[in-house]
Amino acid sequence: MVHLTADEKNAVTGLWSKVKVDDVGGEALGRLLVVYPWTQRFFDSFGDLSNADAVMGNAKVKAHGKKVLDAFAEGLKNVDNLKGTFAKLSELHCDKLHVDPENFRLLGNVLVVVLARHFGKEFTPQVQGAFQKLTLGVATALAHKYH
Ligand code: HEG
Repeated sequence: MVHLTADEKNAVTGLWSKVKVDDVGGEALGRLLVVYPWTQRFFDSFGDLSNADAVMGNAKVKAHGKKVLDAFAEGLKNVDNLKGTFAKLSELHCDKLHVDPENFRLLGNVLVVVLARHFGKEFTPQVQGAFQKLTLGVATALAHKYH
């Protein structure tokens, strides 16, 4: 169970209000697929993923990245009940999609890198710490229903 302090909750919601979900979601999923190429196996219907430029420019990657980040944002609204919030998605990723839950942690860390890139100095160690907790909490919640 992760627990975010009141300050950490303010840090994540404050930064998130400035996040452009379309840009950041597509970039995070795209970078996951480039940096950890084995994650591409889940997306064989997405078309050309043959090199980094193709991945980063792929419209399906962008659209799916936005979808993932919109779902991730639900976690921000429910920081104290991540397991409940992601229970259905956990079942889906386990039973239907067969995604190895290690990948949730990888995506969380890639998301932190992308936020650091977008926000520069504003992404202070305190803000990073709050986000690392949140992404770990979301990853743990998404893995919770695995069997
Ligand atoms: Mg997952 C579908 C959320 C990580 C692979 N993912 C989805 C959907 C959501 C979602 C909301 C659509 C569900 C639906 O259609 O009802 N994913 C989600 C979150 C996170 C995550 C919140 C982590 C923060 N997903 C993730 C990772 C992989 C993955 C790391 C693989 C490396 N997701 C995946 C695949 C699908 C979804 C293959 C189905 C895509 C499709 O064919 O439409």
